[in-house]
Amino acid sequence: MQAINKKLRNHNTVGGNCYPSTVVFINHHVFMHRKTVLLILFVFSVSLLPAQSNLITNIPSRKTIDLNGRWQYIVDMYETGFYDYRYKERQPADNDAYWNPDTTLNKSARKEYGYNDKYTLRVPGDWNSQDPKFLYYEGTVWYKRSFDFEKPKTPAKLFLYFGAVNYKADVYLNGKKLGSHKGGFTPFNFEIPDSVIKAKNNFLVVKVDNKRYADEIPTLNTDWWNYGGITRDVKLVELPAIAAIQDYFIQLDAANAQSSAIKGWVKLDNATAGEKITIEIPELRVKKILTATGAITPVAFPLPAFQRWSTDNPVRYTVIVSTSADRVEEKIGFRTIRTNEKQILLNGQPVFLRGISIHEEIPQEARRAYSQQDALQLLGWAKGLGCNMVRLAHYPHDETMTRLADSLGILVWSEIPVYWTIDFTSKAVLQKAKEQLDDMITRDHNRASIIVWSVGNETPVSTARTGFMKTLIDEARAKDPTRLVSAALEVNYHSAENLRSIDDPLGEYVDLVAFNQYLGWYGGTPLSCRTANWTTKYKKPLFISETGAEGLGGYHADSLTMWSEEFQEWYYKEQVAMLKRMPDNFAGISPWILADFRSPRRNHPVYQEGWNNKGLIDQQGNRKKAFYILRNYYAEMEKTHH
Ligand code: GCB
Repeated sequence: MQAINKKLRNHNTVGGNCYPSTVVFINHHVFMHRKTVLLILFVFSVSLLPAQSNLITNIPSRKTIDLNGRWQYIVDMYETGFYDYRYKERQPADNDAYWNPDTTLNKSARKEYGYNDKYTLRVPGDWNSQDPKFLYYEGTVWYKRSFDFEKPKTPAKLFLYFGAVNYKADVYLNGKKLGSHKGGFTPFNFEIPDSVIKAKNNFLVVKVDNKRYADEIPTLNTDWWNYGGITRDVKLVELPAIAAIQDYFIQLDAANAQSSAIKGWVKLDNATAGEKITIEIPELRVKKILTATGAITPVAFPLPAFQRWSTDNPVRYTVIVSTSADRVEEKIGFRTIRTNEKQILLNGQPVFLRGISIHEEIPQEARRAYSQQDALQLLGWAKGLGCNMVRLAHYPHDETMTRLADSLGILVWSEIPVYWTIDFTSKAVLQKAKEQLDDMITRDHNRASIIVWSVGNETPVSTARTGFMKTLIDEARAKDPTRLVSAALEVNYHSAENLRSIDDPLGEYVDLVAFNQYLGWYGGTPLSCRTANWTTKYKKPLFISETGAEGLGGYHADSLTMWSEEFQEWYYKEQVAMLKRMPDNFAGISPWILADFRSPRRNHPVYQEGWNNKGLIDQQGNRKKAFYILRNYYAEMEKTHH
């Protein structure tokens, strides 16, 4: 299975089918100017580095067929569809394997499984919230749906695209395995061979397994519910057979804060030498025609006068990229994001991040969020709190969130689930983390809202861990030199005088020194905030990526009574008073958390019952008292830090 997986991953990368045309192109130049060739080779090899992913981006602008809806399913705790009774992996040739087309109508065949309309699940959607029997389920579920397909008249390549499947997906079409993918929060696509797809009754099966393992990302232990299923959109995506635009990076050059030049690249699939790429920004009367330099073509041109994207004025321009055979467009905002020793600078201007952390969950329905409407609810709540920033914890959220953040002018911290006790000594685990990081960046690298790529959360300091995290930081920078890189760190030291310092060695490598603190919840009382002082040896902006306390919605008592809304309110009051005394490199905060969320670790029989209740909004969607404390602080900060 792994061999297939590896092959598929390589298949559409630059080492695969894009490469030959490049070689032809370079050879062609060898006869012309040696210097040009060397230059091209250099540019080419540099630009090759960041492009590991085979992802097709900007799906909303593609020719697609929606495969969402109701899928039939089989729950398979023992993975009987995958292993025989000797626990050997079944092969597609096995007649009774679950992924084979359900055509055995032969009455004499003994078959102990079947897809049936009696058992259906909504896609996209987690399974846990769709039927009470799934509430705590972690394991395998087989999903199946049929579809018809009219073959396009012009030659095309067809892909099956998944927004996300948690955690492992094995995908079969008409009895043929298309591939497998691990990672619950990032998109992936498999090419469908022409010989496999049919006009009628295509039989599509996805085996989804969300069991947790020590050597996966996240690992066995987290503080959120491990929702299983095909949690995001499924689509058929059609790309032209030649000169398809697979991906592109069209961003302001990060060289200086007031930059007004575009610097990026366009990645083509199967382009021939001399292919023309056109980039248009009609509102700015920009039209650039480039000649493809192999799979990846660098893009660089100055922009005429334009408005910069910002939180007050989230202006976006329609950008159209086209080739002889393909055309995609989307709205892109242009802005710079940088830091100096003390501040975060958006378009060169200091910005204080009035943030909130968010899990991808709709509390009132105890389910994963996935739709535009869900994103509107969550980001609408954040706006109601007075936020200009959200930390999308602890994994990449659905693309609707980052696209909506672009249009609302909300800054975003986006993170991979390198959380707590990942196996930092394993190269294989590092590779998995890199793939998730690459795919997160690839999907969203044109989003103006995203200002921080976070490589993890509360990872325990050790030499192996710091090496692991540094590799991820380097990778993020190589893939995207325009954004900040950070990670939520822990505070490991405080003196007798209540001086707390962030001295994690990773601080040296991040752009933003971010840390989580729960002063007055985990240890001490909120009174400790009165004497606490914060410092870091790094000359960088300081960001509090978490702080919070539980308060059960609707439970009222005096402020000293833990778990009450009043306690949580008091906690926030003391925190806010402390924030007002932070050192001058304090650049923002994203408290924990916007809304209550399900967590298997939270088992107090009265105050938790399987929920982490640190939300400022409760399980029913009501604001708690603490919501207003933070909102007032943010209103003040908005006035004074503008
Ligand atoms: C943390 C974690 C977050 C937890 C939170 C808590 O530090 O980063 O995932 O949910 O604390 O509630 O304890």
